[in-house]
Amino acid sequence: MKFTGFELRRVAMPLVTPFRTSFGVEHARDVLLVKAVGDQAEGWGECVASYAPLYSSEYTDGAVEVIRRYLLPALGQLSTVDATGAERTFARFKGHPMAKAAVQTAILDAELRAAGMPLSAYLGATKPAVPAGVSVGIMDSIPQLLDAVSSYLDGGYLRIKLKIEPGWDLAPVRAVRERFGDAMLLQVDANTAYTLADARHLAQLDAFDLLLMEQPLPEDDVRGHAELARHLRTPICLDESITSARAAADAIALGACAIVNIKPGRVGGYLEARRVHDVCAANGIAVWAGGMLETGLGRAANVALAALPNFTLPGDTSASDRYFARDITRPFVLEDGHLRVPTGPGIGVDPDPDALGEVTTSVDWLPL
Ligand code: NPQ
Ligand code: MG
Repeated sequence: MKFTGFELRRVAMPLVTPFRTSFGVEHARDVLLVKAVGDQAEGWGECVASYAPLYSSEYTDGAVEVIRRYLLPALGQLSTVDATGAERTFARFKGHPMAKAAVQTAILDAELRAAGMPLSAYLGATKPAVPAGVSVGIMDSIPQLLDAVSSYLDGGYLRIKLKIEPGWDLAPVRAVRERFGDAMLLQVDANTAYTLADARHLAQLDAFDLLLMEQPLPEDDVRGHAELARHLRTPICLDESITSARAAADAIALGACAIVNIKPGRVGGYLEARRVHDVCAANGIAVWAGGMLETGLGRAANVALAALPNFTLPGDTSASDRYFARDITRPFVLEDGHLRVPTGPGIGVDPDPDALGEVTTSVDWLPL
């Protein structure tokens, strides 16, 4: 397709409740949306970078900069643009996977809309709906946590993930198990907050039959995770460390993870996300879909990905109202604990013009 240009739109989405992790508190999502305008169709990509480089080195203003200064001018050199060509073109620029993913996804969405094909079908999805889990932030008190978990379970979530950090790990997990029982699917996410010296401490979580422990150690400490795995019964799942399909293959070969969290933004887009899925499937490693507090646009694409066959655990693909009072698309809702996979062409959802206008803080048009 020929693209006339790209719109970079910043939106400010207030969160229904502050979301605290081991790396910081989020009160609102400052989201960058990319709209690819082609001669046959338009497409959307959501950049999952946060306002500050706390989850990874990327941040929203940095993503805008690398897109306008390097990624789009490189696309401008091509005679015709598609997602595969964009991926190849972006490869010579180091890093910035979230910025690359946003542009690539906008292009892919436009291409698939022009072809009349849903993203789920393009990726090889096999399920009409995906089981939904929810990520529960660090709270000020255990009673507050129990109230939050209780309302998510009432809402129908099939799996609970507790964010943990040193000082907020054994007690919250024990309290949730005592209150809600052994049958519920429960896992934890440390977002790199521990070191190998905490191995004995973390091994105490083995008593609570967790599905998995996500990213206890720093992103670049893959060997440390392999060592830690030898001290734990709880399976280790990697998130931040898995930056590509090759990184996934390496981590698996080292014995650093039994499970992998897949986030397209973290690995540079949906094409690489599918490769991570395939590498894990070939090695008998289960995967699940991560989440980055996406709006309906990013959520739609994640739900399509989560419908692939090796996504055998519930994802962080929650309903829209987990994060936002008003989403910018038709809201994703839980149906029997599941989110329905969109069936329309491309990502299968569109922004509501009024809702989008209300949260937009700036719009920039960049001709190609
Ligand atoms: C994780 N997500 O799995 C991430 C962490 C995370 C749902 O737990 C702004 C941007 C805020 C990215 C908060 C969930 C964020 C963010 C948390 C990512 O590790
Ligand atoms: Mg995580």
